[in-house]
Amino acid sequence: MKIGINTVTFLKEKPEKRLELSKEAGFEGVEILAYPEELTLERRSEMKNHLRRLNLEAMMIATGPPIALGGGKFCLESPDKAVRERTVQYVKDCVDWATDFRTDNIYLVTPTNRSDIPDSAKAVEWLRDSLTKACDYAKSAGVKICIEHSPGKLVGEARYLNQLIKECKIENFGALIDIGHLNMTREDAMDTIMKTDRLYHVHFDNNDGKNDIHTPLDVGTLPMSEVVKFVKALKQKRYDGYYSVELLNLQNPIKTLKENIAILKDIYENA
Ligand SMILES: [Mn+2]
Repeated sequence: MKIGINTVTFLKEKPEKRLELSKEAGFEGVEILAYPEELTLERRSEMKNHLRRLNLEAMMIATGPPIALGGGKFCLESPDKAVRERTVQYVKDCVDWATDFRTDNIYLVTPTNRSDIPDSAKAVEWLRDSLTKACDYAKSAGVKICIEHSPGKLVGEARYLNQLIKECKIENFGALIDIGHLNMTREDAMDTIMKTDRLYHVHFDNNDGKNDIHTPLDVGTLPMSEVVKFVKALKQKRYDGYYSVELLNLQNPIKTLKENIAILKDIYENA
């Protein structure tokens, strides 16, 4: 198994520092946060050198934080055509960055609250149209794109995400399943993994069942037995991607991340 980290844990640090701290905590792979201003040609070159020196792999281009916290700048399902076009171009840029970092994986989120959507059929149509364009560009580069289900958003439940994947019929479009999000939408961890056809990535985190607070695996209402079942399902499905840890607001990040790596390794060996 390969264990990685969503570097959003170190969002407040400079990109190079995020990599150093990830290495210090013991990870093999990192999700690169897709902030355009941080990924100019020159800065990418510096980051790639840094990754090489640290012997770290870039395993994912992560647009979760830039899209979800971007104040509406990027949105694949926006009613505003200009926003959708800007977002498709942004995802195309992510494809180029993925190629440059030698990863074949990008994840996206749908930032619109479901309660703010008057016509969800229309929103899904826009989402599908944007995805088709982005995935078409990605396909020619050998890159795959996944959506992460986020509670309360247009793509909220994992079952809804899997239905969307089936309906879209885009061959390089798949799922990122976040076990903490399953805890909030009350979806079964094992069942979800077994029913996901194109599983491109997974996130590990916990929470109080109501707020998406990304606490360590042993802190929250998600029982460890569900994490065990989730890992069992991943092994059964022969998932060979990264096990990615995604934690926020840590008091003692290195110590806590090391503990979470140990928890995951222990579960994996015994599952
Ligand atoms: Mn996540």
